[in-house]
Amino acid sequence: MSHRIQTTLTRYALWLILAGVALVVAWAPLPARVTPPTEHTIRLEAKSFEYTPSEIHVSQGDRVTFEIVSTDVVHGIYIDGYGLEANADPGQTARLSFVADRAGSFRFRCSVTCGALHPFMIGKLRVGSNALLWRGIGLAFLSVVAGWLFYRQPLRAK
Ligand SMILES: [Cu+2]
Repeated sequence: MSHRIQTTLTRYALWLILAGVALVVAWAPLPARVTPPTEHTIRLEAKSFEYTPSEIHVSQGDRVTFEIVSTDVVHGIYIDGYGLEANADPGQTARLSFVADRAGSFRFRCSVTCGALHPFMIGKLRVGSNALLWRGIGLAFLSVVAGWLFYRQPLRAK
C-alpha cells in the first residue's frame, strides 16, 4: 500500500519536473541572443552560368537584399522555399529584398533561360537556425523522455 503511494508520488514528481523543464525550455529568455537580426546587402553577380558568390549564409530573421548584377545576358533568380523571383537585365541592378524567416538550406537558380547550361546555374542560400529551432528540439527531446517515462510506468487500471 505505502509502496504504491510512493510510486504514484514519484511519478507525479517526475511529471511535474518534466512539465517545469518544458516551460523553461519553451519560455525562458535566452541569456544572450546568438546573433541579433541584421541587414545584409549582398551583391550577386550573375553570368552564364554561375552566380558569384554561389553560396550565401545568413541568420534566420535577417533582412536580406540581393543586388543582382548580370554581366552578360539576361539572367534571373528564383529562391526555392521562399518563392521569390527577380530578373536582371545586363548592366542594371535588380533588387530583391526579403526577411529570411525560414531556416534551412535553399537553392536559388536562374529563372530566365539563358543558354545551354542554364539548368545548372544554381546557388545556395543557407539560413541559420535561431532560438526557436533549439526550443523545438528541446521540447521534442522532452516529449521523448515523457513518452519513455509513460512507457516505463504505465497507468494502472486500479
Ligand atoms: Cu539562366
